[in-house]
Amino acid sequence: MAPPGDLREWIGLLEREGELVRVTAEVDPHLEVTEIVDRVVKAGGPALLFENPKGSSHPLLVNQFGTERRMCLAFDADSLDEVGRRLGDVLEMQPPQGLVDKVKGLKKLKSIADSQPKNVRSGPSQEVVLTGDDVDLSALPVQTCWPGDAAPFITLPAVITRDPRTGGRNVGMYRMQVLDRSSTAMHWQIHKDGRADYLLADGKLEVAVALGLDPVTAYAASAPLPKHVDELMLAGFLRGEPVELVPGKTVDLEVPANAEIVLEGYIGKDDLTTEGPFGDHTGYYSPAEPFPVFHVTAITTRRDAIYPSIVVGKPPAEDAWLGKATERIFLPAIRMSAPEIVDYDLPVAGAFHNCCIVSIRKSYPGHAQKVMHAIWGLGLLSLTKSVVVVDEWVDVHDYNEVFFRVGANVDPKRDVLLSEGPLDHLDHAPTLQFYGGKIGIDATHKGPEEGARPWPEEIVMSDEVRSLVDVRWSEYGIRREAVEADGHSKGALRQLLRR
Ligand SMILES: Cc1cc2nc3c(=O)[nH]c(=O)nc-3n(C[C@H](O)[C@H](O)[C@H](O)COP(=O)(O)O)c2cc1C
Ligand SMILES: [Mn+2]
Repeated sequence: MAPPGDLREWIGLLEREGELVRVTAEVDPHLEVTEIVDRVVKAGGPALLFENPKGSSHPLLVNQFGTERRMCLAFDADSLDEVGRRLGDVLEMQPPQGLVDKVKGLKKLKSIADSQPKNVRSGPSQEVVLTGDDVDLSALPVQTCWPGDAAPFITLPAVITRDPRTGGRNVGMYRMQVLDRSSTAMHWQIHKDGRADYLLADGKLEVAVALGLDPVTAYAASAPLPKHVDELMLAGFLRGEPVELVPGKTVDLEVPANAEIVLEGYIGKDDLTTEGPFGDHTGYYSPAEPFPVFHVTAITTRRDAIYPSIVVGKPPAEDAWLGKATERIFLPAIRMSAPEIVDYDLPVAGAFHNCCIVSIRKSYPGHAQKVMHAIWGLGLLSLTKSVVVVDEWVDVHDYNEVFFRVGANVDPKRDVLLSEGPLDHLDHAPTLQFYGGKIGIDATHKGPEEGARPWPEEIVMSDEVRSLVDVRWSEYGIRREAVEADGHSKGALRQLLRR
């Protein structure tokens, strides 16, 4: 088994696994799809293939990523941590010691070599080619997601550009407001790589947008890689198969051969439009702002192309699991810069950039503060508004336990670090857009060098008594389930968050 090779294989897999419902009733992409999907996502329900979206002959797929199970199916993995380990193995490669090590090493090297995208002559994404007056975005079932949205917008694109200086490719996921038959806005925020390519271009920047990819490549478009790393290489590595590319019809860019739909075109320097407002993953409407206009020169598609969508809004929404995939996959990479980090959690309810809980192997005074600064200095994690640091034995995914440590171990006067720095483009809370306050909370055990009194011992029952009670349990006449169902467990909390 390997991750699905294209969107149709993926739909087939979802269907076989009982993870997809085909909706044959005519449904309006204007608001109605959102209300349906929002209910289904929040209940942990299936992916939906709307076969008859109103006003379009293209089926609309949504909620493909909406549960942990589907995310694991997409990566062909038992857990998202396993996907992270695959990457960690390569990052932490050591020089081989003996023959066995050498053979393992060669396998890993081969997997890296096979990650580079591969150019091929032709592909299904160009079965139908529409240029000139035939370009018509209104043929696609583009959703208008929320009542206050300015227009329909393309929600799940993989936007491909090249760095005008280095030629390096970038792929990012940026919402695209449909302006008319052949143009959209391009909402690349100020911290993003696509925006940087645009700022470096003089005159115009060629852009290609792939829609309806295999799930791993679609995920990769949302991954926060350093600018010089091609997201398609990550996709190739995680798929175990290179992404195949074909030359664009009207642009000097390569486009995925397996996409359902590709939009080709360009963005002119200083050609701006008013983008928004749109309901976004902050749970609020982001206000109208100037963003560049993308002019579409060609639409190429597979025959009977399927249009992919995702709805973002108040958390939890479908993008929760794209974010959780990133959280898990990037843990080994984060540990490369901060090896004392044991684990971290970006709560879905915190829209990912609002809060980061991190557990560390603390070994010197001020270590928690060092890690706060590390988080504030790492890629897009630098936009994190609050960081909570706990000791290595605390389960960062158990919010009840984290809350306990914050309450029990924090002297706000000593353990709260107020700082400032860059904030998420869409964060409406800071006084200034893009820049504002940050808070770090040190909930670790403190030593005398940090000005604490002798730290008390934590309450733990002795192993002796625990074993004794295990052995004697049946004598007490208390049902085992009565103590196994932990009302305050992580599972129970997750249930609450889903509601
Ligand atoms: C569903 C979804 C929608 C997104 N929309 C936007 C967006 O409109 N603008 C933006 O800058 N980032 C958006 N993002 C986040 C970027 O895709 C993400 O930061 C990615 O790392 C950007 O790629 P880059 O670092 O190569 O620029 C979105 C992410 C998801 C999952
Ligand atoms: Mn990038």
